[in-house]
Amino acid sequence: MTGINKKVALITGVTGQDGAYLAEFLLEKGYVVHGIKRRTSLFNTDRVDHLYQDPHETEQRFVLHHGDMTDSSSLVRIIQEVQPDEIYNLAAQSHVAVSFEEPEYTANSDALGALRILEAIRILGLEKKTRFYQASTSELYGLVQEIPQKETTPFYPRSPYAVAKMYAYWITVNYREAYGMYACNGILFNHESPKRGETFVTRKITRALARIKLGLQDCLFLGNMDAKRDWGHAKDYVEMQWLMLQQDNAEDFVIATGEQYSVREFIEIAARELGMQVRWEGEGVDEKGYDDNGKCIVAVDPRYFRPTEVETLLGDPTKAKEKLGWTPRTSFAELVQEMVQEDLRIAERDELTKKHGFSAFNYHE
Ligand code: NDP
Ligand code: GDR
Repeated sequence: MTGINKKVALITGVTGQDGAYLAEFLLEKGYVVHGIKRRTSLFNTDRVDHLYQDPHETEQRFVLHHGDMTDSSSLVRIIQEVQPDEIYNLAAQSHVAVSFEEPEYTANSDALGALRILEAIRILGLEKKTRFYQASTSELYGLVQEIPQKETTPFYPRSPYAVAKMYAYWITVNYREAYGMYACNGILFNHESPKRGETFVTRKITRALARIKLGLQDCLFLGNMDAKRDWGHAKDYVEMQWLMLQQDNAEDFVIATGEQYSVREFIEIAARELGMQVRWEGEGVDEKGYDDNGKCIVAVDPRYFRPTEVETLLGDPTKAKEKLGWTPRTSFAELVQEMVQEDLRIAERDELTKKHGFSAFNYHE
């Protein structure tokens, strides 16, 4: 393993959507990239398998370590071993609905996890060497106090996830001010891609509609279709994470597109991409979406309603535009198209698998 003259980055959450795109991006920039993965009973490295390098290679530039955000001993050990120039703290229990079911674990990994990394940097005497990026979120705005939301908009978190992320946000600011560390928050609005987890609403929609199109699934069950989000492409957003760590001074930035669509609009655009039109009937929990043949393909399941909902988010990325040169490269239409086409490809593979007598995975969440 060589790190001589090369910048060294450590990514927590490297097996997640953003971790995978960021690892690719940093490797292309010539970094040595270390990632933390947690121990699971099945492989969890699908998103980074294409980056895998045999540990026996001498010039290894992509290295995975076992660790966990809830385990300081592993974090201190890895940071000491890696001596990173940059740490990207992307690991989190990142599902808002799940945070209502696992609030304590969410606080442990998402709030205290950030503290553990910052403390490790300090205890190891790396506060002048190691720059720190915290994956903050538009969920901090929750019950919105201003439209659109920018860096100065007051926070009003609406879930255990958002409250945990609020702690992480402020502890990052505090360590910057208290110890002069280069530590910053990227307040990122929703960003999606074909690598998005299947239980987030965009991927759930593109995956289900592709399967419905091929007859592998009957209906897509959703919660609040009135919710509005500012959706961008993850690949564009990870570049901003890196740029935030390349400035003269550490600052916090909103990254967003400045455009907003509802969940219902997302469904309509994704369906159109598959040559389907959705006709809506009914209201509230009785609302249903029908295809051209009058078959019900979308229905509401109140199980997916959240105890407290974030109804609308719209970002104002002016500061990032001015200071980081931010412009989203991918339009909303292109994002939906890319996700639908990739899920159609996967559904076609599943169709083939089924035809040969193997059962196609059909888990709904
Ligand atoms: P994902 O859910 O796709 O990835 C989360 C990553 O964290 C996975 O690698 C996961 O591991 C890992 N992880 C979870 N818990 C632990 C733990 N206890 N110890 C170690 N690793 C853990 O999230 P995204 O890539 O979408 O998001 C990245 C970060 O950005 C998250 O912190 C998220 O909260 C935040 N964020 C995301 C936005 C988005 O729209 N995507 C917007 C704003 C903020 P495994 O693969 O094993 O599950
Ligand atoms: P979000 O994303 O909560 O914004 O958090 P998600 O895609 O889960 O929900 C977006 C909106 O869609 C509504 N919705 C549903 N959501 C899911 N998951 N499943 C459904 O069936 C469904 N039906 C309607 C939700 O109620 C919500 O209003 C994401 C995560 O990546 C966070 O980690 C990140 O911080 C924020 O984005 C910014």
